[in-house]
Amino acid sequence: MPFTRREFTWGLAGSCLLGCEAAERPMWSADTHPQDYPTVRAVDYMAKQLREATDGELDIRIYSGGQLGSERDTLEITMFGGLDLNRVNLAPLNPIAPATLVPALPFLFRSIEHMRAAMDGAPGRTILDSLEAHGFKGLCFYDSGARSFYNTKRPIREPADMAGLKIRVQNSDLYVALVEALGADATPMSFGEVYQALVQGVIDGAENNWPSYDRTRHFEAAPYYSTTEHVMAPEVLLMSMRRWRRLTDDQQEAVQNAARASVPVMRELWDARVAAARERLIAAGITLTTITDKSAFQERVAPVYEQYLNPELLELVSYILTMSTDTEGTS
Ligand code: GTR
Repeated sequence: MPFTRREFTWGLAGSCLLGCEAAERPMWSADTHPQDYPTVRAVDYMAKQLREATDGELDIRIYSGGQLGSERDTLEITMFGGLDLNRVNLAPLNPIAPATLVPALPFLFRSIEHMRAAMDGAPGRTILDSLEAHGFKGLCFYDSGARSFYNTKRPIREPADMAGLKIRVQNSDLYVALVEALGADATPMSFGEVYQALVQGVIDGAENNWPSYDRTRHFEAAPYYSTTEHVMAPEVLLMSMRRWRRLTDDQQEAVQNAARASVPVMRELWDARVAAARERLIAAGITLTTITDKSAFQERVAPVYEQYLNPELLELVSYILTMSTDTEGTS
């Protein structure tokens, strides 16, 4: 780690006071995941594309592994221009930009293909565009698979099995409401604190996709994984509007193209990572409960739609729900 977070923040403030507009450094990009994770590798690919397209004029330096803090913290830094790029999940954006609530809704997408079609299409565009008002240029969405519950106590087969469990959620009221609608107690907490909290029994469980459940080793402490697949919210790559506005039109186009080109690369890496993680975890001896009929979960969480969305966002929801996609399956 080249510097501490404190040095980073002060260095940042200092360099801006001295006029950070003058000499442009490489764009700094944050990610909570380590270097080999598909989101980080995708931004790395984007960096390569960008260097090539601009003859090295634009470049990206990635700070992976949560070096710069939690997603909530890095979002604030990005908003104020201290970070240029940030790859985050949609959940920490929920309290900032209401349109990001839509893809984070439980059981919105029928399949990964449905999610990809919606995010590649008009709904995705609307959501990315809505971020500008909050200081972010939304560049692209990356996959995050489907999130399922896991815990230290027992298999979850139906909502009643969740009663009384303390479940960690991301910092979003929508997730708190979702978990509480299922009869569990929600504890918002940043990602980096979850492992310790599981081990110490501060929480009984959490929810995430296969690659994150694997990568964080949460499975060691919480081996009961039940495929509720309740949320398929994608990840998003953001640029600080402050940096975006300093780019020329050509540079903006190069950034946007490089981000777009990284999406299929990410998806390929992602699909392989999901399959590998699942296989590895089953071999490691987790107790996997496959839930084929999710309707009982779906009914319990349905009220959060009306609770969290205004009429305009509900319209976006019905657009997504009625979209048809060519090839559908789940992954
Ligand atoms: C992961 C996601 C992270 C973070 C994490 C969490 O799936 O990739 O960006 O949101 O979940 O649960 O905090």
